Order: sequence, then structure tokens, then C-alpha cells
Amino acid sequence: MGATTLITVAPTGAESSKADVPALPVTLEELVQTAKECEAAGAAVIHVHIRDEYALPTLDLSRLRDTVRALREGTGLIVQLSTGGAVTDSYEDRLRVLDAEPDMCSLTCGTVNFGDDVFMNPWPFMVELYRRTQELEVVPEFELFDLGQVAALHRLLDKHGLPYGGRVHCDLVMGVPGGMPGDARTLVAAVEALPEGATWSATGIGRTSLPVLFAALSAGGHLRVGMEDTVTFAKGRPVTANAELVERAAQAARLAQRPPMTSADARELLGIRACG
Ligand code: KMH
Ligand code: ZN
Repeated sequence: MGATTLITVAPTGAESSKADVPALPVTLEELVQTAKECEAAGAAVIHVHIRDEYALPTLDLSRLRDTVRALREGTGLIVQLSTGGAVTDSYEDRLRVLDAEPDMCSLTCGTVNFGDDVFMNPWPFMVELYRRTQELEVVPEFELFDLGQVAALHRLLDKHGLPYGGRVHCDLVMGVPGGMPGDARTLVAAVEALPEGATWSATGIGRTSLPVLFAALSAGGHLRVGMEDTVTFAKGRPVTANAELVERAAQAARLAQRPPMTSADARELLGIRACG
């Protein structure tokens, strides 16, 4: 088998409102439908934020459990729950996300300015979350918003060992106002600083989405796309469905001669337990 591209879809996020972005999947039904469409388009992993009955971000455990179950029943996607949540979520609620027993979770490697807000990830919280992923056998995806966070990832691995599953997988989140810029030279600098043998994807927020996608493909990386990261398909043209972002990423990956990876291959790459 030739080289392939892992495509992660991040369909909802915690920042856009349903009123502003009607195509955003916010109910469980909308999320599962989106997940099915994105899987058919080439996604292998889904990065999940959920909403409550008012379409507001929530980390409610019973809703998270229902979401994990429904995504497993409806798709073969690897289910990655966000432990970042919204900037207003407590550390306690963010730690409890793992009790919903996802395949994977996000783990951000440091605090970062996040537009006008601050996304808090102090060292003791990172360590506690990481230890919990190891205990509960959840594979972390290390979210890196700037180069200092790459150094923090090295420190975490040096002090606390490898993740459950034995693989180190990172996602470069680029172009957040306050984080690293979403351009090719920053991407190359970040990739060069990653731990030896780590696999990685990249995503560019807003208008950095396409430059980061092409830079990631040309540097041999994987891709994350979705309405968490961009709600504009092209200048003046809103995204109508997450699947069109996945389709575009899959098309670019095929052009690069690295077609989308199946979720079975992605499970092997990421070291995810077979029973799900
Ligand atoms: N919503 C951001 C504050 C993650 O999912 O882990 C954090 C975020 C990262 O989206
Ligand atoms: Zn997220």
C-alpha cells in the first residue's frame, strides 16, 4: 500500500453560533448525519465538541456518552472528544470528558491567547489530563498552537512516558489570533521540532485553512478540516456542509498521490484499541 493521508474532521467547535452559521451541526442527529457524510468523503477521525438544547457548548457527561455511542453505531470513524471545550469550561469538566470512553481525546500542550480570550492549559492540568489518558487507555492527540507548546510536549513525554498505544500523534493548530501563524515556514519549523517518529496533521484557522492544507500535504503531513476551524469555503462563500471541506481535502490528498486513509489503517497508525 502506498502512502495515505489521515483526514480528521472537526465539524462543530465551541466558537461559532448556530444563529450565525446555520449549517453548523449542533444536535446529535445533525452530528451523526454530518459524520456519515464526512466518512463517505474520506474522513477517518472525528474531533467532537457538542452542544446543549440551546445549541450552546457543553461538556455534559451523559450527552457525551450518548454522542460516542451514536457515532460508533452510525459510523466507523475514530471518535476523538475535545478536552479543550470552550474557553469558559472548568478543568474539572474537561478532565471528566474521558469518562465518556472515547477512542481519542485532544490534549493541548500549553496556554495560548485565543482571540480576545485565553485558552488555559497550565502544566499541572496538562499532566493530570495526560495521566488520565494513560490510565483510561485513551489515545491523546497533542494540539499544538505555538512552538513553545512543542517544547512542552517534549517535557511531558520525557517526564511521563509515551501515550497509551505507544504512538505520538500531534495536530498543529495554526492561525489562531494569539498562536503561531498559519504559513508554510512556521509549519516547517514546528514539524522539525516535533518528537522523533511523531505523526502529525495540521489545520489552519479561517483564511489560513488552504495555505496550511497545501503546506501540510507538501511536507508529508496529515490533514484536519471542518467548520470548527473555518466557516468560509472561499471568499464570500460560506461552507454549506462539513463534507465539502472533507471532499476538498480528499481531492487535494489524491492530487498529492496520498489518498485518504481508511479508519482501519488510522486505528493502526494511532495505536487505538481494537474493541473501540
Ligand atoms: N475551543 C477551544 C477553546 C480542543 O478541542 O481541544 C479549544 C479547542 C481545542 O477547540
Ligand atoms: Zn476542538
